[in-house]
Amino acid sequence: MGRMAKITTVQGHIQKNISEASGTFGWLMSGITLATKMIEAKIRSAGLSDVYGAFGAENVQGEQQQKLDVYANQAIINCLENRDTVAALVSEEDEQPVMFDRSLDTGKYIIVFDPLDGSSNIDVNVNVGTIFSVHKRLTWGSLEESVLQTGTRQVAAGYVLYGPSTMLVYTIGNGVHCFTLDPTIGAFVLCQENMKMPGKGPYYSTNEANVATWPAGYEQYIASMRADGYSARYIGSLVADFHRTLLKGGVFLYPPNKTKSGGKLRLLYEANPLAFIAEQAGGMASNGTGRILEIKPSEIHQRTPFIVGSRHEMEAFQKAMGAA
Ligand code: AFP
Repeated sequence: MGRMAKITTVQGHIQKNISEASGTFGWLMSGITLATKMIEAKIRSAGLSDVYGAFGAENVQGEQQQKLDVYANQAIINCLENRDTVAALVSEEDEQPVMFDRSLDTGKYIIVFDPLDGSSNIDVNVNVGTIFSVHKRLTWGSLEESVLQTGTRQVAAGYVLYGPSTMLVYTIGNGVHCFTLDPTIGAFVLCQENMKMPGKGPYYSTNEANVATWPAGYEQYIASMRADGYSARYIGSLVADFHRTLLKGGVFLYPPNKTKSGGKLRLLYEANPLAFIAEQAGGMASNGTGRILEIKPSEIHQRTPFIVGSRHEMEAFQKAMGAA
C-alpha cells in the first residue's frame, strides 16, 4: 500500500505558525472556522431550505437583512461567545459591540466581522463571503478604546469565500495562507502557503455606474487603464472581487460617490482585514489619500473609500491622485 498523503489543516497550520499562546489563539480560530462551516452548509442548501430572500427587518445600516445574514451573524456569535479568550465581538449586523466581562488575562481578543458580505448576491446564486479581523485588547483604557484600534495593530485577519469551492484565506502577519474546505472530512486543508499578489495584473474592478460622481482623478485613472489594455471584472461581492485581485493582480476600487461621499465599504470589518492581507501578499491598500491600515477609527461602522491591489496599479493610482 502506498503512503497516505499528508494534509495540513488550518488548525495545524496555526499551531505551527504562532509562537505565543498558540493554544489560546488556535481555540479562537477554531470558533471562527466552525461558524464558517455552519454558514457554508446553510448556503449550500439555501435553494432547498427557504433561506433566500429578505428577513423583513432592516439592519443598523438601514439595509434589508437577508435571512442568511441573520443566520451567519448568529452562527459566529454562538461559536465565539463562550470562548473565554474573547473580550468583544463587533459585527456589521449589530449596532453595538457585544462585550464580555472577562479579565485582561483571559479575555484578550476582539473579533470584528462581516458575517455575510455581498448578501444581495445570494438570491442570484453568486459568491458571498465572511470577513474577520482580530485585535488584541489593550492593557490600558476601556474596552471601547480597544475596539477602535488602527488596522496596523491587527493580529490576524481573514476571509472565507463561499464559491464553487469554499476557501479560507488568513494572515497572522507572517504571510498569507489559503485553505480549501474538503467537504468529505469537514476540514479546511492547506492549498497555498505564502501567497503573493502578482506585481501587476490584467484587471480593474469597480462599479463604473458611479463614474460621473467620483472625485477628480479616479475617472482619468480608469480611462488610462482602458487605454493600456486592461480588462474589467466586477462581481459586487467584495470578498470575491478581492480574492480575484489577490490571485490574478490588478486593482479593486470603491471610491467616494455622490450618494456615498465617505465611500461605501466599512473600515473595521471590510477594508482593514483585506488591506492587511493585501500588504502581507505584497500589494497595497489606500483610501485615496493614505494607507488604509493607518486610519484611526472613530466609530465601529465607519465607512471608507477603498482601493486595493497590485503594487504597479497602486503606484499608478497614487500618481494619478497626486496629479488630480
Ligand atoms: P451587500 O452585503 O449589501 O450585498 O453589500 C456588499 C458590498 O458592501 C460589497 O460586498 C460589494 O463590493 C459592494 O457592496 C457592491 O456595491 P455596489 O452595488 O454599490 O457596487
